[in-house]
Amino acid sequence: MNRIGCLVFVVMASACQGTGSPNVSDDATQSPAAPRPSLVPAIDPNVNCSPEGTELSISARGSKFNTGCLAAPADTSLRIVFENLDEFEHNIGIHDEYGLKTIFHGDRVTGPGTVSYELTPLAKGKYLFHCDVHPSAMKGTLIIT
Ligand SMILES: [Cu+2]
Repeated sequence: MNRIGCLVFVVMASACQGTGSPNVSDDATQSPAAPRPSLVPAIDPNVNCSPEGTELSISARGSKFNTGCLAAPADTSLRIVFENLDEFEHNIGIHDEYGLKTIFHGDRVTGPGTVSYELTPLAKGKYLFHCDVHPSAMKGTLIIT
């Protein structure tokens, strides 16, 4: 038994050595434990709009925003005036472009009604905004320049 086990070990060890090192390297990068560089942005990279100043307006009707793009200058306080024209809850939440980190969480408003959100200065970049109640149907890109 020991002799057979030893032979099996030798054969397996040889097989391992027989595989090329590039394949071993590929396997290592596909390890689920390794940090993945292939995060997919939650925003549409083709969306673009120009800064509208430090006070932005957006509305919701029929569970849709009236725009998929907002833009504002970086490093200054911002205000978002959000008008909910629906008779149920919406809000605006701002997240990093991957939708992983919440940067601002606006109070929900049951419409019809308007709220004014005060934002602390944001760094230059692209952000995801969406309604936290309906994140897949109501979303857009916030461009800070
Ligand atoms: Cu909503």
